[in-house]
Amino acid sequence: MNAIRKAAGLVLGAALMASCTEQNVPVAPRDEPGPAFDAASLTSVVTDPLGDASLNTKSNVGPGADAKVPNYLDVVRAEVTKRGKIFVLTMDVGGVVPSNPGSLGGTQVWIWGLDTNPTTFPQGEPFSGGQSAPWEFFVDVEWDGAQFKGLLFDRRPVLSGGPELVTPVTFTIVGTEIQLFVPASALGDPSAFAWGAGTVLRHSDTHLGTEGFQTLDLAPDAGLAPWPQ
Ligand SMILES: [Ca+2]
Ligand SMILES: [Ca+2]
Repeated sequence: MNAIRKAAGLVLGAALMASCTEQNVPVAPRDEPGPAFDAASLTSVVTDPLGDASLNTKSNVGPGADAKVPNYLDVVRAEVTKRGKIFVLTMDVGGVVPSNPGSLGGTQVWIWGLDTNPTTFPQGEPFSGGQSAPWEFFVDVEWDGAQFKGLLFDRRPVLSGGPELVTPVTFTIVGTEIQLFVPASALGDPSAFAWGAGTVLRHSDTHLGTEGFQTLDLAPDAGLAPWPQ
């Protein structure tokens, strides 16, 4: 059933992406020649359906389960754009982010994963044991029940046996839009990478096994998006 819902979501997402391409790109559609300086070439955008965010746990599959995820945790659009020496990460969600989102039983996270090196798969934090993942970096805004924080997680040191490095990142939350501003140098100044965005409910800050967090929504729903697009 979930597979059917996801498949339907993909179709809807494709339709939305087509319409957004027409409406939201002021210079030229993506497949037409742009001006000499094509800012769009430094941008990557993914659209995602509203209404596909769910807690998606075995104990939460009954009618109305999806309604337990508020719209402000439902991704509708995510973007990665490089402006000068800054990467601007933008996420639009389906509802206004409250100034105090309360508690849903964990830390609420709006997150990007960046795979800047396709040949390396850092193990460990935030994943349990020897589980590896393609991500060199995570960048997120998170609400821990008391305050919002913008954080960069640099997982590259894990490859040589060190801990991941966590540093604060400038962010804004305005209505339904979340933005993070990351110096390109902090990401190793990549010329290309793959990325995905989403929302997560994290249940523990100290023991992040695979059961320690729940993915609520993903954009794209499957696979990764290339930057630049
Ligand atoms: Ca969504
Ligand atoms: Ca990698």
